[in-house]
Amino acid sequence: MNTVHRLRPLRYRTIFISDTHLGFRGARADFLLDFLRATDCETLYLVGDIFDIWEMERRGIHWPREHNLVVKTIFEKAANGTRVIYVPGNHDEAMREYDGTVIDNLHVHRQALHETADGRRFLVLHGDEFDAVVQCSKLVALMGSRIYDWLLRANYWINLIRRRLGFPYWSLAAHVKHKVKNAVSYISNFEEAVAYEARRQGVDGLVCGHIHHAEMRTINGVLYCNDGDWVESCTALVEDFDGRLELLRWTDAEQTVHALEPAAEVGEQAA
Ligand SMILES: [Mn+2]
Repeated sequence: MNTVHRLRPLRYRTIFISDTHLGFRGARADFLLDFLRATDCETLYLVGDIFDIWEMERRGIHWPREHNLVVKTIFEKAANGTRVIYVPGNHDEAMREYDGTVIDNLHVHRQALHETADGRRFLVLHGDEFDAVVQCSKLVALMGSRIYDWLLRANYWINLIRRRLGFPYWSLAAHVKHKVKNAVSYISNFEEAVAYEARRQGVDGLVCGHIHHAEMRTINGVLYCNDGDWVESCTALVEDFDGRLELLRWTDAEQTVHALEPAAEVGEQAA
């Protein structure tokens, strides 16, 4: 790995990463470790699927040195003053039992609310809570918000029952990959479901992960941000000290801007 030794880390107000899938053979812990070492922030959000507990349950423990170093680096950041907010996903669902736990600078939350430097409010959640909504997107389109509400609540129970019956969690991310033909509509259905929820909660935007598809765009007046993943795309969402958001791609030990925040829509005012 060709780590670039920088004189000073790149400083951000906030960094959001998700879907690092530590414990899974496909995780790009090398690029992630380089990214974490090269950057510094006041608040670090871990937006779910940080650990791949399922994969380890299925295939046994896979815990190479680099995966361990990622965890160590995150703890070191917390010890040095970075506030770390961990929002578990579906692959590290067991951690959801620690909702509300605070250990020094480490907070575990089922979902979080982030306020940017320019005062905008963003809901932060992993995104698997929308799987049932997306899977039944035709029904949602047909029957509207009542079925949407019902599916949002049912998602938890559907998967609890599936697990009891020995079925794996129904994963949208995996589903998207296997249905390449329909991937585009699945991704856009997911993005719309998430944006709908953000709008309903009266926030300015939302940060999520889960579908391994980094994106930042305005949907119906709310800013949808997906911080991507560290299995394929190696992307992170960062906020600078003025509250400006940017998506970074971090491979080959160099960052490139993946997407800039879209300009505010004319006539759209922050709620
Ligand atoms: Mn997920």
